[in-house]
Amino acid sequence: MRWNIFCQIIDNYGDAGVCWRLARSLTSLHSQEVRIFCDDLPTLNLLASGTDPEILRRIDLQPWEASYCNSRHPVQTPDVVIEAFGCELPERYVAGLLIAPKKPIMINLEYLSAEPWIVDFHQKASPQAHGIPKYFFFPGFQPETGGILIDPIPNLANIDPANIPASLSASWELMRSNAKRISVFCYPGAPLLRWLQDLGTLGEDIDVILTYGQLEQLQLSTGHRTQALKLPDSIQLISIPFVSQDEYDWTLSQCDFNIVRGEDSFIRAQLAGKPFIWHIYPQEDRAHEVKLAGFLDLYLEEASSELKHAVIAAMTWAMPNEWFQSMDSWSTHSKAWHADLLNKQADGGLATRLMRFVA
Ligand code: TRH
Repeated sequence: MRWNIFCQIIDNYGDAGVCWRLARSLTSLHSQEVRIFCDDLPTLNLLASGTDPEILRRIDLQPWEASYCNSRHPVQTPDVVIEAFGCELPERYVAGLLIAPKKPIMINLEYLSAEPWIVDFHQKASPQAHGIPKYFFFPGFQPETGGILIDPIPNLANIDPANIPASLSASWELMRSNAKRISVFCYPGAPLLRWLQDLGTLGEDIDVILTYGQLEQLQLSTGHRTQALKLPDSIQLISIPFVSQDEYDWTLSQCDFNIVRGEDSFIRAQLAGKPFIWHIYPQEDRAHEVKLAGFLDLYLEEASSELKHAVIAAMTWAMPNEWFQSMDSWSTHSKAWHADLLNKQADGGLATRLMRFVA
């Protein structure tokens, strides 16, 4: 079938990251034809840049306005229209659909949430004045939701630490063989400098991989750009460039602990099978705290009360000295969660459930 995905980028990379990952799944795993209309092509192109040219070839990236300037090239009528994260479709595009011989199905693809209430809205009709059928589709962890966008599933057994991606080889040279590794991808609001200083008092050598833009974020947080970041010798900061989604997955799998954020890296950290802090996208009305609690209810369902306290402390930015002693039991727990997640998504997760629903 022919899919049109509309991607409106609010900020950061996740809107583009999720749309790109979905397009990859639909084309490479489900042989669909996908066109993405995006209002910030440079960000989407950044996400797409490292992708296998074979996959890149099969996904048509278009600027937002190309969806209704059919004077130049008539937009072929799609079978499915995805409004990613509830974005508004261009009116002239919808008008074009109304005069098409065959009406598409519209899907409002929501943000991922672990909250129980999404089950009641998932796959529900969302009647529109224009009469084209439209449905809610809620990604989620529970069985009766849209599932998780899990592709490509990193096969942890054969992720070879020796075949370092070219874009990371210079950074990987700096790693100390005996040091623990932590990757960092969080929002400016995190108390990261204090967190790293506290980490440095644990008496362990730790190499901290700062993903694209994180070092600048850290320097800004000190307020004095020129002041060198005062950290204990046990902490080594290693900055890496923006790498492809698959190379980022590789980085997550090579670390002992990952700090992730938003929606997509949040899932990738779980698929890496390692302990992680989820720095959830902060919202004014503190709705993010409800979202985090919803996830931790699921994530910690089987955990001991000691591990529960340690993980909740870590996820709410308590200093490492308060919870680092639980790292071993957290590592075991994260492997069990990884297996459980893949088991629950054994049907292929979000992309497969979308295909089934549309069919
Ligand atoms: O960038 P994010 O903070 O995006 C967020 C979320 O999408 C959130 O839901 C949304 O409300 C907010 O934006 C506006 O975090 P996220 O979701 O992890 O997306 C990052 C994407 O970038 C993800 O696909 C991983 C990818 N990535 C790379 O491909 N290479 C890299 O080097 C890094 C650091 C990330």
